[in-house]
This record gives sequence, structure tokens and C-alpha cells, in this order.
Amino acid sequence: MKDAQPRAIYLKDYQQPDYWIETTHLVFDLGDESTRVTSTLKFHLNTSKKHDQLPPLELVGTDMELISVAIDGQVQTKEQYQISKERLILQPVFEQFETVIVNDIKPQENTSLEGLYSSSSMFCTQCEAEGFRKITYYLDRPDVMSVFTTTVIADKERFPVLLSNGNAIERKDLDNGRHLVTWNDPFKKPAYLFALVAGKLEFVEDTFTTMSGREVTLRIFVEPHNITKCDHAMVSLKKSMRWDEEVYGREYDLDIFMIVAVDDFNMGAMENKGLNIFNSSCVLARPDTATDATFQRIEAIVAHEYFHNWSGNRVTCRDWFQLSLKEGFTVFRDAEFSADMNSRTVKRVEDVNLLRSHQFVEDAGPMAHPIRPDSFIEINNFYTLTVYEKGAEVVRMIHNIVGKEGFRKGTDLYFERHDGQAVTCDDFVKAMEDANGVDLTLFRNWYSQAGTPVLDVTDEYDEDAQEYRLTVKQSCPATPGQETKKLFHIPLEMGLLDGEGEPMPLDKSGLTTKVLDIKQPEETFVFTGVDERPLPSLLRGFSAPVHLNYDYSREDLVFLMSYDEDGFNRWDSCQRLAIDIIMELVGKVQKGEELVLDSSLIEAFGKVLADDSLDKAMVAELLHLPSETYLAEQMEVIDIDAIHQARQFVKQSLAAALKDQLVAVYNELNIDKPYKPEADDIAERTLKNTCLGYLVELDEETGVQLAQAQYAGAGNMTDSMAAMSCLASAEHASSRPLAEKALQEFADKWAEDTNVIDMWFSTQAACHHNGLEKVKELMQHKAFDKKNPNKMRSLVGAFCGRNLVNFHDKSGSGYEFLADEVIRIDALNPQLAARLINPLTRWKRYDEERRELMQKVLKRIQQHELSSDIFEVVSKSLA
Ligand code: B3K
Ligand code: ZN
Repeated sequence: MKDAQPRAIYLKDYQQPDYWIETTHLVFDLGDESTRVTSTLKFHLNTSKKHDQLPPLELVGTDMELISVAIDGQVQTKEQYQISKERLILQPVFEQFETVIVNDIKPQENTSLEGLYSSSSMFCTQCEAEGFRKITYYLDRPDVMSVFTTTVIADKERFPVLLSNGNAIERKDLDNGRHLVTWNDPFKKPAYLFALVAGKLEFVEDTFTTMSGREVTLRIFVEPHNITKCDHAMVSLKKSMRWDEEVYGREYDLDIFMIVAVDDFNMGAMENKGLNIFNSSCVLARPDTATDATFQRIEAIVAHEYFHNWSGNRVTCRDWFQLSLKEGFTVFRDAEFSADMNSRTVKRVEDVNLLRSHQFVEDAGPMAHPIRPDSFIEINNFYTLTVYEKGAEVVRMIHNIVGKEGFRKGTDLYFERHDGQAVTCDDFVKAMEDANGVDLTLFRNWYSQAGTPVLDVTDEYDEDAQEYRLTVKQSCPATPGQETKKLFHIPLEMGLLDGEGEPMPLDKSGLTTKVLDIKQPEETFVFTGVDERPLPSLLRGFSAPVHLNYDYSREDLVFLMSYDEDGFNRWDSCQRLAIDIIMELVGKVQKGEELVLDSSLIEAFGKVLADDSLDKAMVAELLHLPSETYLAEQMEVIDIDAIHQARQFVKQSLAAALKDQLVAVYNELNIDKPYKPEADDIAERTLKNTCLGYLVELDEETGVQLAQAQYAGAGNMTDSMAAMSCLASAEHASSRPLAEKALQEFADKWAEDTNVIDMWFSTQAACHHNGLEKVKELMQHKAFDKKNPNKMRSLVGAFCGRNLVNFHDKSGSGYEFLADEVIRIDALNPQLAARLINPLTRWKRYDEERRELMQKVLKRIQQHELSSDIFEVVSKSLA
């Protein structure tokens, strides 16, 4: 721990800085053991604050050695400044002044992957949120924006490529085989958007002509062995640039846009100005090395980081409490982009699935926080599904309230009003209000309140009066620090279906879908002229991130699945039906009763499989049973074994009942054609592999044989990976040796490809046939690296987050293992440790025995010297 007890900081305490920085000039001399950083900063007093005398200049900096500091050319003596582990305090004598600070850092020893660090043979940076303070002493806060000029000096042979933000303005060879490159970024930016890369890299290049006719150079830099895996990212980048011009009128602003792929990275990617740095797993793809899911992830992440150039970089956050200002908005932007590039409904289903399976869990747990938190101990703990995904849902609700054109008016005003500024979530909402003349006062509570609101809906039909009344009650459960909640403004999109499944007009205009604005604790909406009892279709398109309760019968759900004009609700009805049936079976498992599958699910799935009019990706989504995690959320006391057993039973029963159809669809789609990562082809492969996933559940050889043949003949990684994981999880005993053989062959073939091997690790770690011993064995594999985030996530993360029955083994061995790994990793890389620990934080939801075991390991972790990251998660979980 840095201090004895890390302290929380509060949004209400926000104050502007005492000084602003106009220009930042950095010189990096990259050495074999350490790097010398010389920073020249021009400051001026913030005159909008009242000062009796010139305040001290408090710079932050950690893990560095100060060599010298001068103000306006005067070298400061030790008596003239104060230095501590985290701060350098100077006393200026003029309102405007220049500092020159020289300090040494050791990137080669930096295992936190924050600040400047080394990854394989290269140097790179990660500064968001507070990594810049590991590079040099600075005002490391997002409201301090300045123009950066960066000179990088290094050995030319080992580091021929030297990159930073902006445009290269000088290149020069120096003595001793060293060289120098200077970059200038004309756009003012906060330090978190600073980046530097040095290495022996190759690049692919393309150009993009912007809407005003400027030509921009696009480069993707990778280690030489990855040069054949950049095409998809480049195509995605160009699509994103065009889309942002067409949909938001936003043009790229520098002469060059660069992406660099690195293997050691704590998250997916980072939007540094003009120089995005990516986790290699989110940029590299070739049909034989990456699955469809990876291709789609790359398209989405490249777009996300590119879109930040406006939503995040040109207009940035005032403070880190406002993180959702850029993240929620940018996730909304990338989701819309993906929806436009692929299937809109499928994208919506995927996003809602993620939100409900994971964000709802977070919102109901000990770390629950509003999308704009009002306090935190460690900001890195707040890069959450709540800030990102729920944040995007909040932006989506605004989009739906003001409409597509109104939203564009709002974003135009927001970008125009705040270009070059560091602003707040409230500024965003205000721009939407001002551009559209709407009042979002009540809506603002979405920013300040945690927890998932609940809508309880009931209805009445009065045949005589031909009136249908829908009553909606809203509530929101208490969350840590927020016992009672204010009302929300909840847009509830709905429609009514008649007995034939036809949409009914909702008013005189004949509209068949509309948004009800829920603003009261309880409200009744009356529909007149309704000539038969309708069936309501509620929360269409998942118009608000809420739990919606309405007492649908199983017949109602099957009906909605078949007839609802809203594609999302057809899927959701199918999910509700499956949940209802699985949860009933969970009860039976617990009582030791015989399990019988309700035929309505078999009929419904059979109909879906036979429906040629449906998009194949949608069919695959409809056939996906709710995840164990989402099912777990339906139980007050989670019984993971019963959930697993009931879900497996349903899967196996469906496979048995629909075997012929599944085989027929599989065969129809199992055709040999060149791989293309395009929506229709992806849909076909997804559906084919979904069918295979069912067939291997049968305790007979049909599925195993198909999987084996697919593995042997696969022409792309999607089919190869799907077949291998089907073999690994298949029920029939004949699959075991075949799975072993396939896994071995796969490992031999891909030994040199770190991203492919990660998928091999995670397939095995997540497979329910494998227990902890297998994970421990895999951790000894030569391709495993105990410090690398991708490796840790693919083994430890996949086991603890996806292999629930084995992680929650009654012995508590999974918990002890995770605690050991968290303690070990925390000393090296706190951000990674804080992500891995997540499965332990929900301990209160389990049975008493497991509760105690989990609580015990959390307390054991607490005994160690901890980072602020783990300290915060553990102490909030135990509270
Ligand atoms: N802004 C970065 C995330 C930084 C995380 C720092 N712990 C990537 C993104 O959301 O685009
Ligand atoms: Zn982002």
C-alpha cells in the first residue's frame, strides 16, 4: 500500500488546478537500464481562482528518481522544493514560469504496464488514467491540457521506429548508433492521451481521404512476424473513419493515424492522440488465426478507439468521475457502427446479453456505482461495465428520447461548444437539452444513482369499454451508500398484439409501437378502442436498462417469439421462456425430483430451426440458452451445481428431441467456401457451430464424429476452434482421446502464435470437464507467462469466470487458488489483479458453506500489503 490506508476522493471536492500548462516538451533518452526524461513545461497561474499569494505547484510523480529541477533556468536546491514518494512541490515566484525537470525511470522493471514499460523487444506507454505520473512529475489530471512536443532518442539498430503523438517534425542520426525523432501534436491534450512507442516494428500503410479532401496516412505497426495479420484492422479503420464523417460529421484532424500492436497490455486498446496502442489480441487477425468473434471484436475496438478522437480527445473529461462522458458515449457510437456494419438486432442482443449477465450483477453487488461515481479510491477500478455499457445505454435512451436527428443536433452542439475543452456529463446532457428544447432534469438521475431499476407491469382489459389499461410501477433497490432512490425517467417502448399476432394500433394515428415515458412511482396508461384483449410486447429493443416484470404465461412467450414485430423482443421472449423452464428444473434438481423438459421449449426451438425467413445469426442467438451467470442472478441463494445440471439437462434434451433438424441444418451449412469475415458468412458459421454444440451434448457419437471431421477439414480458425471446443466438452466417452489429440495437434501447430495459444488455454480452462488441476498443469506449459495479462485472463480468468461448477467446487480449492494468484499478481500488476478478483466479490450470494470459504480467502488477501486497487475491491466486498 502506498499510504497506510488508501483514501477515497470525492466528486464534490473537485477544484480547478492552481496552474495551467501551456506547452509540454519531453525528451526521452531510452537506455539499457534506465530512461532519462527531460521535461520542459510552461506554466501560468489559473487566474479564475482567488489567490492571496502564489500557491505552491504540486506535481505528482511516482517510481522515479529526480535528477534535477529548475525554474526559469534556476536550478532548485533541496531546500527549495519538497519531495515525497508521490509528489514534488515547488514554489513559483512569478505567475508565468518554465520548469525543467530531469528524472530517471526504469521501464524494463515496470511490471504494472502503466507508464512507460517494455513489452517483448519494444517500449510502449499506457497513461490512462494516471500512468503519466510514472513517467515524469506533472499535473496528471485530465483538465490540464497542453500542446506536446516529444523527442525520442534510442539505439537505431534495436529501435528503428520511434513514435509519439501528432506529426513527425524532425529525424536525425546521432553518435554511437543512436538516432532521434521529434513529434509535435498541435492539439491540446491531457497527459493521459500521451503515447510513446519504440521498437523494431514493421508497418502496413494505406491512405484515407477525408470529407474535406485531406489525405491521411494510416499505418499499423506490428512485430515483423505479424505483418500478415493487419488487413482486417486496416479495413475496419477506414470504415470507421468514413462512418464517423457520415453519421456524426466528424473528420480526422492530423496527417497521420497510427495503430501499434503490443503483447503485454492491461486492456483492449488505448485511444492516445494519433497513436492508438492495442493489445495484439484486438488487432491481429488472419482467417487461419482468428475466429469470427475476434474479427468482429477487432472491427468494434478499432472503431471505438478511432471514435474517441472526437468523443474523448477533442472533447475530454474534466475529471475521472466523468469517465462515462467519453466511454459511455463512445461505446454507444461503436455499437451503432457495428449495428450498421452487421445485423442490428443481433448486435443489440449481444449487448443486452452482456449487460444483463454482467453489468446487472455489478449493479447488484458490493462495488455498485452510478455511471458517474461520486467517489473512488482507485480510478482504475471504475473502468467498469457500468461506466461503459450502462453508460452507453443511458446515451441510447437520450438518443431515443430526442430522436435520431435531434441526437445529431445535440452532438453537433456538444462538439462545437466544447471542442478543446475538458467537460462533464452534465455538459453533454445540457447540449442535448439546448439543441432539442427538452427537459432532462429527471433523466439526470441515471447519472447519479446506482442499481438496476425495476418495472412491475400489470394490465386490465375492459371488454365493455373496449379499454386496455397498463399500470407501470418503478422502483430501484438500495445500493451501497444509496439507501433510497429518486425517481428515474424511463422510456418504455411497447406495442400490443391481437389474437392473430397482428400489431394493434395504439392510437388514432395507427402507430403500432410507442414509447411510454415513465416518470412516476406508479402510472396507468389507457388505450381506447381496443376490441379484443391484447398481449403486450414490453421494453422493445431493450429501451431502458431495467428489469421488467410482467406475468407472461409460457404460451404468451411462445406467441411473442413467433409474432412480435420487434426482433429484439422475439429473442427476449425466447430467453424468458428458457429461464422460466430452467429455473423450474433447478427447483426439481434441488428437491431430487425427476427432470422432464416442457415440450413448449422443444416446439419453440424446432420452429426457430425451421424458419427460413430468419437471419441465421438471429437463429443462433435464439438457440443460445441463457448463461449460467445470468441464471445465477435469478436465484436468491445461488446453487451453481443445480443450475449447471438443469441447464445441461435442457441442452441435452433439446439436442435429443431436435437431433434430425440440428443435423440437417448443420449439413446444409457445412459447405466449403473461402473465408470472409462478413455478416452473412459469419451468421452461417455461427449457426452451424451452434448446432454442433447441441449435437455433442448427446451421449452418442453423432456429434463427436461431426466435430472430429470438422476439426480435420477446417479451412479457418472459427471452424477449427469451434470443433476443438466441442470435442473438449462433448459428453460421449469416445470424444476424450479425440479431444486430447486435437488439442495436442493444435498446440504444436500454433506454438509460436501467442494470441492463438491464448484461445487454446481458455477453451480448456472454461471447459466443464476440466477442474483446477488442469489449470495448474496448463500454467506450467511453456507458452504460459505468469505476468502476461492475456495469458492470465485466458487461464485464471476463464476458469474462475466461466467454469463455474469447478471454480465453486465445495472444497474451496478454486477460491484458495484465485486468492494466491491475486496476491502474487497484485505485487506486479494491480490492475490485472483487481480484474481477476471479481468472482470472489459476490460471495454473499452463495450458500453458507461457500460464503464462508470465500469470505475467508478475502480476509486472507486483506492481510497482505495491497495495492489501492485490491484494497478497494476487498474492503468494499467485505463491508
Ligand atoms: N480508454 C481506454 C481504457 C483505459 C483503461 C485504463 N485503466 C480504452 C478505451 O476505453 O477505449
Ligand atoms: Zn473507450
